[in-house]
Amino acid sequence: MRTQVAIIGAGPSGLLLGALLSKAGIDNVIVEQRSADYVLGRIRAGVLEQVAVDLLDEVGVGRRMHAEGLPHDGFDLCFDDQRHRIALHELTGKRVMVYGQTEVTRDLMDARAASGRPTIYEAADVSVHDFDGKSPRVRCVLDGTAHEIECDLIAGCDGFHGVCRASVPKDRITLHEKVYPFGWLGLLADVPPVSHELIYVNHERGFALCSQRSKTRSRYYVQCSLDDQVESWSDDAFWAELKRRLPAATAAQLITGPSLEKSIAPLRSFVAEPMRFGRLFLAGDAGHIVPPTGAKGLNLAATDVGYLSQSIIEFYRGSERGLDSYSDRCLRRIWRAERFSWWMTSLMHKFPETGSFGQKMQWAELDYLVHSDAAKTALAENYVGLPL
Ligand code: RFL
Ligand code: PHB
Repeated sequence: MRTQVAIIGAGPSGLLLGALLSKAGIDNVIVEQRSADYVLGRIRAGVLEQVAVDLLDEVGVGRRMHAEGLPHDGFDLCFDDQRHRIALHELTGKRVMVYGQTEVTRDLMDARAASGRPTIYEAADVSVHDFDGKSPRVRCVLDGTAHEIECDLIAGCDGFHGVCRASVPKDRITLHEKVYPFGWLGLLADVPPVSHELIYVNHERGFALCSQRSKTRSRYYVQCSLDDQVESWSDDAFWAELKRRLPAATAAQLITGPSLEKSIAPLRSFVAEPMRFGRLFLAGDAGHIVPPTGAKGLNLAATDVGYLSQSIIEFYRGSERGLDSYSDRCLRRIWRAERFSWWMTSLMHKFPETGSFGQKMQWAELDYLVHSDAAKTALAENYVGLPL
């Protein structure tokens, strides 16, 4: 098989890149190791910045997002049992869209199926070859038979555990990593959200987040230990822990119900530099991870593939300048989002080692933040997304 661009991974990065290239008339094949249902079953992001909304509109998949997504003008920061609103729209003129990653992925998958462009699901032993030359190749095994795809360029959109970054010789890549000493236990349930906006909670028992997917579906998180097993958290134990971390008046309004999904995610900051290796390009979680506190992961993935699709379009018009600067342009934005996500994670979580001094510092910073328009504006402009 031959194509112009082989895209590894059918998560949001790979599907959106495929849609942007297809719109420009560039031939592409997506190779995914899992089934479509498996990809849709992963419950992840919930908050989209305007840049991500614009890219989804650009490829014509925004209809359901605008009909069912919830534009949010603010969120609450909660500490010392008090809620303080961060008025995103008032402070920045911008808002965010609450629309789940599952729905974004479903919309992109449906559009891809309708376009007739090939997506190979359940591909085993995916590997990438010869990306230093002009004819890179992707190999994989389908139903026991080996296949090879010849292409001009490979897009590594295969997430943190993917094969693309792992295929780069160690002396050509620098990895920066910080692993946090806790995780997030998330629960999804068909119950109305406790508040119409998100609530980020700093509590002495640990962080909590009240999020949502719709007016009838809620997503909640509590900070947990990395040793915790999801099986040992009953729904009742989760709801009881969440209530303990909310102010009494909010806890009294919480409607609980059976979980549709429960999972534990470790928290990590990670950047691979550079993001280009000959004709192999990393995008999204394949190149970087942020802790979810700032809601930046999916949004960074969207801006990476926005830059990458532009560069690939220029390449087929005869200029490699976009591809040459791809890595630097992405990394500038990525490091700023890394800084914000690390800062918000440090501010909102209980760190085992910090003791009472560390906790007092967090509260002093939160107290300053919610009483200073300058500090609130800095938080708000990062949360809604810095300009491209
Ligand atoms: P994905 O989604 O991991 O998709 C990669 C795809 O590649 C496939 N793959 C392979 N395919 C072929 N061959 C191989 N060898 C392969 N290895 C892997 C995988 O099966 C998969 O289908 O990466 P992508 O597309 O870059 O998308 C990134 C986002 O998924 C991620 O950044 C966000 O979910 C992060 N995130 C959030 N981001 C936001 O912008 N806003 C949020 O509110 C937000 N909340 C979150 C989050 C992530 C979370 N978790 C679970 C870490 C909340 C949580 C709890
Ligand atoms: C979510 O709804 O899953 C979500 C929302 C905001 C975050 C992280 C996750 O910061």
